[in-house]
Amino acid sequence: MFKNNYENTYFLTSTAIVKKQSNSDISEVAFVGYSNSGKSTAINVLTNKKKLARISKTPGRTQLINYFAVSEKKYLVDMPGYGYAKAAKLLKLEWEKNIIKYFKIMASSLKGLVLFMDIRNPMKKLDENIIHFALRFRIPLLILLTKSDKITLEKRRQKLQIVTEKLSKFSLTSCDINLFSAVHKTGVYELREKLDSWYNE
Ligand SMILES: Nc1nc2c(ncn2[C@@H]2O[C@H](COP(=O)(O)OP(=O)(O)O)[C@@H](O)[C@H]2O)c(=O)[nH]1
Ligand SMILES: [Mg+2]
Repeated sequence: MFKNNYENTYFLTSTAIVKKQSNSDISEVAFVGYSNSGKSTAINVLTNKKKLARISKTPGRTQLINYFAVSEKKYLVDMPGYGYAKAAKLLKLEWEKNIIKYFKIMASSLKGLVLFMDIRNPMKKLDENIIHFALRFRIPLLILLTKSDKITLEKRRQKLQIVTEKLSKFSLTSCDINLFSAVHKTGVYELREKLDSWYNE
């Protein structure tokens, strides 16, 4: 029987500063992507809690790192969205410094990275940077092409093909690319399966 291990997820804390977990048994999975790519929505769908992660209609509002606990030692980390057009330059720099710091500090507890890309506009510059980081720090990566309900089946296939081709120029040993839709609940089961496998490694 299918069991959702994520329904007991609770909000832990928000922080602007990356801290190293004092408890080394903690496993973390981070959600990253442009502002408005659907990270918060995915957290809500994953956990079956409509308001767990605040869904912002104004892109770029989340500038803090949000920690959720799936269970006592399994954390889900919602990284601040990047590339918000209206964000001040300084804020963007701050963000870049933060994420690099995060990767360096967390490399040991970080079990996986989920990269969110709006299917209508995937593989933008900062997405590619994240892929480079994942490679450099050897962090397993899952790519979600979000809001797949917004385009036709034919277009979905095209986009999937384009992203697969672009990814082939990175020397990733394994990286799943899945369609995701919070509206159609596409890819939710697969996301849970992937998180399970990372957390239980
Ligand atoms: N149609 C559709 N809209 C979505 C989906 N996921 C997110 N959205 C919408 O996209 C906007 C941004 O989502 P949000 O989760 O706040 O993105 P975040 O900035 O990455 O956390 C919101 O208005 C959501 O309702 C999806 O799968 N389908
Ligand atoms: Mg968000």
